[in-house]
Amino acid sequence: MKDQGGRVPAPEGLLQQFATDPEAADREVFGRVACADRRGFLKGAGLATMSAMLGATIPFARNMPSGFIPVALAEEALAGIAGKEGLALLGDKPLNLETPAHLLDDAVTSTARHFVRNHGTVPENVDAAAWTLTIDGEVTHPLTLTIADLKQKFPVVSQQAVIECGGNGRAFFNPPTKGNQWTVGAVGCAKWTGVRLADILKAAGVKPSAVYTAHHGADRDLADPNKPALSRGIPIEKALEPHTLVAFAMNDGPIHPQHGHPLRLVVPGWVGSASQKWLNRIELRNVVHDGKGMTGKSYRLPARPLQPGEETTDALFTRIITAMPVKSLITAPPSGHVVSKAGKGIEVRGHAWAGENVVRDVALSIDFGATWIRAQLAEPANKYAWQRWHVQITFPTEGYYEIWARATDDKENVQPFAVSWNPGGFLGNVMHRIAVRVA
Ligand SMILES: Nc1nc2c(c(=O)[nH]1)N[C@H]1C(S)=C(S)[C@@H](COP(=O)(O)O)O[C@H]1N2
Ligand SMILES: [Mo]
Repeated sequence: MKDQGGRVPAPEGLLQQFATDPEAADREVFGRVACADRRGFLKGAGLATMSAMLGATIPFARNMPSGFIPVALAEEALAGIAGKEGLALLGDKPLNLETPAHLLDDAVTSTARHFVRNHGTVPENVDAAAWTLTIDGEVTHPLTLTIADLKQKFPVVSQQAVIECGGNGRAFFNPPTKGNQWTVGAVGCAKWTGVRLADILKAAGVKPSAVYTAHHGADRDLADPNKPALSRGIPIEKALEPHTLVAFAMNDGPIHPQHGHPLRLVVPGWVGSASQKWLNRIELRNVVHDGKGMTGKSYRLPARPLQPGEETTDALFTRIITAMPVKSLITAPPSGHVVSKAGKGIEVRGHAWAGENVVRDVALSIDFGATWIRAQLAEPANKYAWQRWHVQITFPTEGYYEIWARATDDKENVQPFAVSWNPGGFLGNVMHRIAVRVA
């Protein structure tokens, strides 16, 4: 995606750009290459198919080299995402990849299948041995530690942790809200290894004045490399919670470059943006942090419920998002599954999680919510891991069915039927629905 024209590429990414300014997007993808025969596979139906896949016409199709695969479709060919498998590309600038629900069937999400949510550039040529983490601000002894120091000075712990993007489910908001249109797959539960943030902070000496963290990472704003891509924080109590980790390993390997190599925060149960990637500094503050992603309407909810589409001022957005709400996911069968005949039982399974709470009940409906079938639900592998559930379901007759899943947590929070609308498209936790046809 070279910009031969010297024009600054739009930061929102190619897919969005194809939708809004297809000519400019085409210029970025194809440059101004002159090729002798560009018709090739793009004749007639081929071009229509590709346009449909891109969601836009291709005004400069005549310039496309024969057999050319648009960057927007060539996920695996995009630089920097080697080691990712089967994910849907929501945007490439910054890179955002969503996992289809049926690829999340494993108890522990593999690195290849963990969703990616980036705000800026991904740091390149990272030297893990030279990487340092600085702890400063409201501490008595500011520290700068290498990863070797972390491993040597503090107990190393492993745990599974749900990381879910605050915008997961945004695609179901009506009217639509801006941002990545995540459906259900901006969530994963990998195994993370690292040291407790609490241990590091205690070594640095937390002053009584410390009320909030400020997280800093090495990724940069796409348009201005002097600006951070994201800098959020959490209340000091959550920072001192023993499951809040500074992680240097993911699924027993080095952290993948897209997931924050070589060091990241893991703040399980909380909005994904709290889990700073490419972590190089944590500052303790005596006020709520005001970094990129903390102010205005960013990762905040309005003080009162809004009518869908209601326009309001930033001042109403007083509630900083913390824990994620109760939710469940059907990971088998995949949506669109065909059951061979009526009366034959199939196993339906998935996961459920509930932020700071524990899921107490998962129920499924095949009759649009009129009656519910209770699933067998496992305890989490550790606090903040998602919980596996499964149930046998038999369909009475042939035809079209939907399977709906609804989780309830130990505080009696239940997944809703309809989105509680907010303009950021945050915390969408409507019930997951899949389609099943009985032949
Ligand atoms: N430095 C940095 N950390 C970051 C982000 C980012 O853009 N930059 N994105 C955040 C958001 S919004 C989410 S949802 C999670 C996603 O983590 P993952 O990409 O490892 O799945 O990372 C968080 N940490
Ligand atoms: Mo996110």
